[in-house]
Amino acid sequence: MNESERETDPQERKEPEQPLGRPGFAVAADEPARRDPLERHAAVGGAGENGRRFDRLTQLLAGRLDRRGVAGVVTGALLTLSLAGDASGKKKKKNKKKKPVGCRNGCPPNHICTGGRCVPACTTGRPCGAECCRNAEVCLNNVQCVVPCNDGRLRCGGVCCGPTEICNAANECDDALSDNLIRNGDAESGSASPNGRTPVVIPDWTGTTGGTTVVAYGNTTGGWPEPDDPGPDDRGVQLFTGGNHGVSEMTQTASVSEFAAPIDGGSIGYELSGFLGGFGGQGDRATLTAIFLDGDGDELDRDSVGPVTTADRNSATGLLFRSATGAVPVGTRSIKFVLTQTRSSGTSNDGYADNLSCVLRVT
Ligand SMILES: [Ca+2]
Ligand SMILES: [Ca+2]
Repeated sequence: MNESERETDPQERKEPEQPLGRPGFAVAADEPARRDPLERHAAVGGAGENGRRFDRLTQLLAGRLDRRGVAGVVTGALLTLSLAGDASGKKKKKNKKKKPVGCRNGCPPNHICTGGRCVPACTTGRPCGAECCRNAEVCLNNVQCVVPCNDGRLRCGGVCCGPTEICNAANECDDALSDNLIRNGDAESGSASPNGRTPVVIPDWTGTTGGTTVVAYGNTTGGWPEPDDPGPDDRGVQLFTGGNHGVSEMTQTASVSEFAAPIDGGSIGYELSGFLGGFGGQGDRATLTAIFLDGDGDELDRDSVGPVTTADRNSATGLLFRSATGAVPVGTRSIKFVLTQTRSSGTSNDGYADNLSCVLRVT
């Protein structure tokens, strides 16, 4: 089937647009007023006017039931309930404050519980993993005390790291602060749509309009990027396409709170990149956007790569590499990634994308 046939496929259907975001949680407006009457009664106990009413009720019931010869049983039962309430109250008072989660099983010898975890009881210096760092030392990756190099650079694995490098978990100097923050950016997780138009479950991505889908390179329904068309060398076997919506979109959010300290120090940059493209002479296109959010989820800044235009591709089907770099805004705690695919011609949205990536680096 060629592209013109695919674009007029009678089986093509348009999925209803769906709202973005996740459903909210309804909260009853009268929730604070909905108190259990029994709970309120128990709360006042036997004191005051309510308590006197309770006593009179006990006496009244006892008097009436005396005539039936079972007063002692009822009075005893009420007294038992009253005492149970008192016992419950006393029991609550005896409850001790729970220990922090990290210290519930106690701490090893020469350790103290602070900040919810056991740390060495350092007489000098400061805790660092299982060690106590001396004044001249710095705490490396929160696990190891090391002496910085003479010029202040970081000592890592017996060498001094470069000015823009960090010491990674393997104890090697590395200029990359993070791995790719975009999960399943290569469209390889999950199955491909059989025809490149029907929606499929796309792991790690949410907020889809139902339009974005996955197709295999060289899909035999025709008109799709081939394994040897322009695109990433390590393209795998699948790529994202836009289904049959005019505008298709999907999102995912990555936390970067573990890098809060260097980000707030203003020394962290990002590299946003991806292979983006389209079909032949059609103007269908894709854009990848990174939205930097603070701890409250408010936007601090955004950047994007793409689209790759028809002219960029010389009207040839394929995907081209695009990247953008910049400084991660101070205060960033998460980054929301949005892939937007826009149809220009035909019924298939041929906004293609693969190998989407965002890494943070020391600048
Ligand atoms: Ca791929
Ligand atoms: Ca198209």
